[in-house]
Amino acid sequence: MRVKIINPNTTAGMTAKIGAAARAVARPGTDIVAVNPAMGPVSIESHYDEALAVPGLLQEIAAGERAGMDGYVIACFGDPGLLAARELARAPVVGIAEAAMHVASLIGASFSVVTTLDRTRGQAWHLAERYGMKRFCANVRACELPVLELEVPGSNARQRVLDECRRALAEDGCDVIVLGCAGMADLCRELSQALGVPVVDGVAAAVQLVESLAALGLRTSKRGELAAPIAKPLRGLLEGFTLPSQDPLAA
Ligand code: 2AL
Repeated sequence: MRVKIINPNTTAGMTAKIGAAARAVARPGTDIVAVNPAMGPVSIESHYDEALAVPGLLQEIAAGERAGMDGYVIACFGDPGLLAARELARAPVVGIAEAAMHVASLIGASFSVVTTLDRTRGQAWHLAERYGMKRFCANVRACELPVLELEVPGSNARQRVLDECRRALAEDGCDVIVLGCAGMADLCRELSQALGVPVVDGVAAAVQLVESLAALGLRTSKRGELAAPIAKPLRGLLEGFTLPSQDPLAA
């Protein structure tokens, strides 16, 4: 099967890292196609960034549907554009925050999210609430680390993430750590070894959930809320996003 992993920010080095993390857990027969949009912010760490990352992400979903992908992962912890992506796709679409939180809830009594900047904590809490995961979420902690700092070789990003995970275990009473950024995917194994508790990387969790859904023959429901969007004119810079007047999902 072919699974498309979309890093919704435009930093190609981060996309390569996310693709490697996805390939490391994918089933032998799975082809991982890791991409990032051509337009949009270089990192996503505000609601503004998130909103402006979504058009490019949706273009990648539309292109994926034309290419017949079997599933999609939205590889940013804010799960930007998740429901809009599901409207555009028949194949299953999974966000890394929803994947990580659900998986964490299956292996511990509570988890703490360790994320990048303090200002992104609100979105993580919002998602926990939306997904019904708030009762498992002991805390959302930030390392006060800009996303792209995770891409700088030799930076102290790893140490700062590790230190914050240790504080989470000491102070929150949690028994699982959820990594709050796709750019932390490469840290998962060593953090888990250092901490002695399960550490959940949403990229890996989402890849395996999408593979499972596809293998079960389950696709996004097109009845009701997640049906194809109603075609209508879009004006100005978004003119190119106008959907065809017939069902864009009709084969
Ligand atoms: C992220 C992420 O996963 N990718 C990105 O650009 N920003 N998440 C975050 N909490 O900062």
